[in-house]
Amino acid sequence: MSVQPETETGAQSTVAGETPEEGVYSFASMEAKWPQVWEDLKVFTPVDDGSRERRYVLDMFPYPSGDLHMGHAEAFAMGDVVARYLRQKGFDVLHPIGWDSFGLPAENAAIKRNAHPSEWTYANIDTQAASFKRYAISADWSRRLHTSDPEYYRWTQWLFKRFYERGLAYRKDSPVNWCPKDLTVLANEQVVNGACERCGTPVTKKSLNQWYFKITDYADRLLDDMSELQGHWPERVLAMQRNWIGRSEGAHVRFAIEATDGRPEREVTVFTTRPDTLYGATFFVVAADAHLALDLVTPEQHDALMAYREKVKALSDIERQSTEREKTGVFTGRYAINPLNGEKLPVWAADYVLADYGTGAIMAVPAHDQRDLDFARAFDLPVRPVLNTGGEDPAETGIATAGEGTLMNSGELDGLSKADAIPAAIAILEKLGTGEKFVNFRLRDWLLSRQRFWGTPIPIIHCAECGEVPVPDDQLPVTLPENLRGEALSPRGTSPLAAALEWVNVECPNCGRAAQRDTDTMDTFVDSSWYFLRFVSPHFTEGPFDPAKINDWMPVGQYVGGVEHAILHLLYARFFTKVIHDMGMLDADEPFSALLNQGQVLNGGKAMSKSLGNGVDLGEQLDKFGVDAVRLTMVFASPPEDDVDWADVSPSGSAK
Ligand code: ANZ
Ligand code: ZN
Repeated sequence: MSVQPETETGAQSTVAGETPEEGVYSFASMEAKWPQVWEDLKVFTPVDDGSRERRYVLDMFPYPSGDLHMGHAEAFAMGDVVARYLRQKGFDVLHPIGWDSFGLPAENAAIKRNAHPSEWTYANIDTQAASFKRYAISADWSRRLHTSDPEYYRWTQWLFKRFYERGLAYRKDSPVNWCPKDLTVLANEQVVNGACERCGTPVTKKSLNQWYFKITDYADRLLDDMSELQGHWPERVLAMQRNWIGRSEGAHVRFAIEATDGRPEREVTVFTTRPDTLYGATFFVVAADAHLALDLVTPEQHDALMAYREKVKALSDIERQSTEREKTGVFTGRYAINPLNGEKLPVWAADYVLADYGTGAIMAVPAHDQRDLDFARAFDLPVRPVLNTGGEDPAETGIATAGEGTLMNSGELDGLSKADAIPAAIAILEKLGTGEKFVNFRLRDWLLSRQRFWGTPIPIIHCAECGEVPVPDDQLPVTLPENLRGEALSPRGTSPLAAALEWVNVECPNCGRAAQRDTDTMDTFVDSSWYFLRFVSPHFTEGPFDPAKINDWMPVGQYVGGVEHAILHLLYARFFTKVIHDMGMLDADEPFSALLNQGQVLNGGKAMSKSLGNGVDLGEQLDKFGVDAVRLTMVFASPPEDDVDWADVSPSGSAK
């Protein structure tokens, strides 16, 4: 994991190029003496015998890109303060260190240098480890782990298999975000303003067969259990998680779609948060890129729809949902029947309805929904207010009325308040058998497969006879081939592993016939979703962790890391913890009891970066002022959650 991705990396902190500033105490001799003493006395290794109460303090483990930078120095100083405080209070403290060492940068470096990704990765780990030692973090080095070691990813694969057996890992064909430059699938969060987070290329859609984790099965618990974290996690992180899970209460309503020549009658369900407005529906919209649009469209409208779908492909979800953009769409030639009043509503295909939210279809109520109103005005569709809010007519103002009010033009619902009309409408739908209450989540299943090399191979074999066959536990780990390097790793739309034929072609473990290994690797977020469990017994060979030890240490009492991990890493780690808890392997069902997001280290009001030329080299600071003065400055210059501006502080004061 990157602590502060925008911060300068690659600094040579282990090269002592600077001399101490004048007047600074002679720290060099102390820094040379003490680390050996600590190591000899094993002061940072917990005794782990139950004689003292245990506490687990964890810093988000680093990603090995270049050397440590000022961001690491800040984060790890904070973790050390907490660990030190608890040790002084007499606790037995677990404070481990390891590396999140799979990922794309190693692969890109390997292509450039005609090398194997492991070379770059482990060289960087060595550099960072030396710098951490120089920075004198109070870590238990005997528990060091790297997620790219086969001894680690063996258990990532083992866990994948357990998820698979529980129906929590599955494959499906789906349109995915695709970076045409990196030739790789991107998660929604890796698409920033419609462009690839890494290279800025506009993202397109592509249909691929992909592996998913069924995190949506845990949506309710991920949301509800945040009450335990309240007060111990930053409120803004909880808010971001709540938002990401996005619980929406409403109803499913089934509309009959009239038969036309050659197209039989069928039913389409919509998700609505406003069943009270059913009488105000004046048209119906399906996502243009959903298969449903193709199923519905009449032969006369087919070509127009196909042309429109081509245009939609190029747009990101954010562009599609923008209220600024002019509304576009195509009539499908079909009509939906409103289950409450029998009215015929034209069915349109448009891009402002998303294929993978709700059911991918909506009833449009232009009087009370702004996007529907914009669409109605663009295509001259009727607007019928059904809620008297005391405001002006939306058809005239162009502004939909969303507030409270009294129902009108709504048959049996007339006169009810909005709050009463919602359950009343649901009751009517239930009686008619055409709808019911429904809770929808924004959270989607976690797309975990990547068509890249440097990650944990998915332990599945594809057999023409038996289908998907998991690799037997006693044949784990499925290790990466060592002979692929340089150009052979270049992205090509399929995984580079597909080219390693002697690796791909195996016997089916089930029937013995010729079969093929799955050639995708796992998202690195899978690796980091359980590393905190491995730290408890990193050398255990009978399972991902020692069941006799795990409940002594878990949950982590204090987790420290950057707010850039507020959503995904933390959500995924919480999901893994809950599944492993449900497997009966772990008492805790939340991984991190308390969370601290340290601030950033800035320079002149801006994040340090190479392009701005405002980077501060950690090694130089250590040469000039010594480790203690730099660390003291880090924790002293501002409250831990706030940013530190290096232009306003100097370790000089701490050093003299
Ligand atoms: C009718 C209606 C009337 C709606 C009204 C809103 C206001 P949240 O709160 O985000 O869950 N919707 C449903 N599926 C959609 C999709 N795939 N793409 C775009 N919009 C979609 O929003 C739920 C509301 O967003 C739903 O309720 C639906 O519009 C729309 F006065 O139905 B509503
Ligand atoms: Zn077979």
